[in-house]
Amino acid sequence: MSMKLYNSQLSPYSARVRLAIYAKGLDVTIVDGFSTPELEAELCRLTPMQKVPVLVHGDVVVPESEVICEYLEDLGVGPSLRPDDTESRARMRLLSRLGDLYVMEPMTKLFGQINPKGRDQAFVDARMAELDSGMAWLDHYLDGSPYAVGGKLTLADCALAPMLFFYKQIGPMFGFVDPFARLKSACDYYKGLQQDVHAARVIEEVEVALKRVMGAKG
Ligand SMILES: N[C@@H](CCC(=O)N[C@@H](CS)C(=O)NCC(=O)O)C(=O)O
Repeated sequence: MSMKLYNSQLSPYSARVRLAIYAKGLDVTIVDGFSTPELEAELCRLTPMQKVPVLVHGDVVVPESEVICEYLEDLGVGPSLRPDDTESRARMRLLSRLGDLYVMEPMTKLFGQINPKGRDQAFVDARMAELDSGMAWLDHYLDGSPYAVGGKLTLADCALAPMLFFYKQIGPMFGFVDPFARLKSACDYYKGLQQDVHAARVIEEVEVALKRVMGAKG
């Protein structure tokens, strides 16, 4: 049965799913969900959230990046991106969840404040403080190895690779020169993870998409 992913190259959530797809070697048709009015209308019909990513597999429509990744795992296709033991699986899910709740949430809000013109500094300071906490919590649960859990690529890495890419970019945009300075484990982890061919591919894709958008704005 064919699979289609409604994607956006710049979306960290879409990048998470693409990383799982690449690592599993799946044949998925990937379309930019916001590239044409027709695709936007399709996306609108598929899910009331109208957000990417959305996976369509035959009659099954799966929104939400984490749910899509788990769905692909449950299909049992390609190499498994879940560790074998229960404790490591809990650790994998913890890292993804910490990232979603405490890193992505404030970071997404900060993206709306990139332009210094009209920036709400009190809002930025509050989100930055939340982001600092979220990253410190992630750092606590990482040990600096190139993969987050169990010495191989897992769904935690799929979530964290694009997230940490954006974290590295957003600090300097708000005057923090070295956002990883106090985060040794997260810093070592992110460096090591980029040696993984699939993670490196997705990080490069997001980087290209970000440059394109920033170039278009500048
Ligand atoms: N919790 C969702 C978040 C998805 C999300 O926020 N997607 C953004 C792109 S990064 C989007 O499609 N935004 C369009 C909109 O909100 O109109 C997930 O994990 O998939």
